[in-house]
Amino acid sequence: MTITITAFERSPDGGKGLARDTRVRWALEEAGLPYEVRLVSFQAMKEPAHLARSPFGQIPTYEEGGLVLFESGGIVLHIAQRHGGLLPDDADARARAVSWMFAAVNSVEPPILELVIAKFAEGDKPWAAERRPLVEERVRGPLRLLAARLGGGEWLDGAFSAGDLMMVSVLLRLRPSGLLNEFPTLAAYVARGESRPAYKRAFAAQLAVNAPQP
Ligand code: GTB
Repeated sequence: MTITITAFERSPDGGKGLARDTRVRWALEEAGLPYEVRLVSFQAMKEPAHLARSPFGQIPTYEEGGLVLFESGGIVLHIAQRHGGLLPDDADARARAVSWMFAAVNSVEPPILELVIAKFAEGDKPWAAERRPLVEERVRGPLRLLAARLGGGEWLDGAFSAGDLMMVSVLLRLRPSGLLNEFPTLAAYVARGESRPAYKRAFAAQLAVNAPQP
């Protein structure tokens, strides 16, 4: 059955791979699944056809036959559960990998989003410069603990899993801020994720849509 995902018609990041369709593309590439992409404009995202796919009018979404999914974490989990290569066979290890997926979107991503919002939506406010160190420190808190847990390990819990895919995707969003480089082991962890052939294919596919026109 054909898999169709949605992505920005033109991502505001100009092809840096930071929009959340990249993590879905990456999971599909890791699983070896071909897919099609429906590109949507900001306006189309809020129209009934897309709201039927995505209750909050966002990308990414996922369609496969009659199944329609939204939320990047839920989509990656679905791909990982249905196809090999993204979750361990052992039931306990599988449950731990799913916990890491939730940790990525629920414990690590929120302060990172706050930092992004502080820059792009609040950067011109008179109090923005004073607030920024507070927001940055809220990002550093979980990163210190994540770095301690990762230690010298290659991945978070044994072999590469959907937990790593989500965590690396979330950490990538930090790169423009420079904060990731304060944590060399996490920066190396992200680089390991980016060096996976499946990630490279996913990145190239989104870049083909979003690269700035000459
Ligand atoms: N929790 C949802 C999920 O994980 O799927 C969040 C989905 C989401 O935030 N989607 C964004 C969206 O559709 C795109 S990814 N926004 C349009 C809207 O809400 O109207 C977020 C994003 C946007 C832009 C960049 N960038 O330019 O760097 C990076 C990430």
